[in-house]
Amino acid sequence: MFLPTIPTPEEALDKGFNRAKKAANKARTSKIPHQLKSKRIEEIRVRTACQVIQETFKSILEKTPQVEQMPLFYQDYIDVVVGVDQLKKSLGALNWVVGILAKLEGQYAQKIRRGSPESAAKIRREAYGRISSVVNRIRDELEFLDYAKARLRNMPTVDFEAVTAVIAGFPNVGKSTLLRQITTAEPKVADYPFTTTGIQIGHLERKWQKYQIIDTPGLLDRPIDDMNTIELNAMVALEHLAEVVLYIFDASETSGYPLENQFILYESIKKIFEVPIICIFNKMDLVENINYLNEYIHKVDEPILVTASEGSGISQVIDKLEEFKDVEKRNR
Ligand SMILES: Nc1nc2c(ncn2[C@@H]2O[C@H](COP(=O)(O)OP(=O)(O)O)[C@@H](O)[C@H]2O)c(=O)[nH]1
Ligand SMILES: [Mg+2]
Repeated sequence: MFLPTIPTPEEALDKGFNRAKKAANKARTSKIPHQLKSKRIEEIRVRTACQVIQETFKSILEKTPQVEQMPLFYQDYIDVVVGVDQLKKSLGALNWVVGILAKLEGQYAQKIRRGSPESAAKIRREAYGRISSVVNRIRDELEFLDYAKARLRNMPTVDFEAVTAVIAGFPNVGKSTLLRQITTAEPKVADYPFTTTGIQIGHLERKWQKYQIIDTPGLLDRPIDDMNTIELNAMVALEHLAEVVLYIFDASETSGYPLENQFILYESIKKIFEVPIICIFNKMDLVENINYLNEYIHKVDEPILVTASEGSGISQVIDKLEEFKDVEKRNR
């Protein structure tokens, strides 16, 4: 998400006051009768300062995309990465300052006009004091927006035309290896600060249909009961996207997770996502006891046996994915 540059209170104020000074210098050289000049000049300074600072914040508000109008995945993504409420609250504070500055401008311009030429400079200084204190009051919000800008600089580019698959399975079962294998055609695998380790999106195109495959290291790789709130939210975000889940079993158990446990995680992922699951049994090259494995292979529909590290069985996975290209898109 693109967020415009966020100034510190000092930067916003300096810009406003400097521009006010320039405008005043220009007025000084104009042909206003002397007795009116000081009032005129101070009014110009107050008005310019208020307007320039208002403009600074208004332009940030205008350039910031409306979160509510984004696809649900992005809304959830932003919520997980920075917090939507906090973001809205901070933008609301900018809006508040814009309103206050408009009021101060009118109020102090009138005060200067009605006052004596001698009091004009004093009133202007009072106005500057008010302006400074108002802008300083949103210091935390500006700081937060600057942080949000950095955190949201790289948002995963989700392709809403593509068929979206999400990879799940215990650690070290071969998820990353499989992702790399499936998406070799276009190995655009990027990291984002979505989970502690980021998410990876691999892309692939087959017969004019695009597919994107999302790997979420550290997220869909252990019992749901162990997840914290952030992780659960991240999972909700994924639910908006996933049209199909690729669940990877380590058929060899060399990763250290018994098939029994892998099967329990499979069942819970199946419940949560409510989309078709493609079951992939990986590391077939290391399988020693085929009878034991068969028990689990028979428990799932249409298992695909692969050795991801060697690329064997990968084309079957892609063929299977292709069956989902006509699946009606979920509301996301
Ligand atoms: N022998 C063998 N090793 C594999 C296979 N697939 C992945 N690996 C290895 O298993 C380890 C974990 O793989 P990785 O893709 O990082 O698993 P992830 O944690 O699920 O992403 C790596 O050392 C891989 O090289 C396979 O089919 N056979
Ligand atoms: Mg991995």
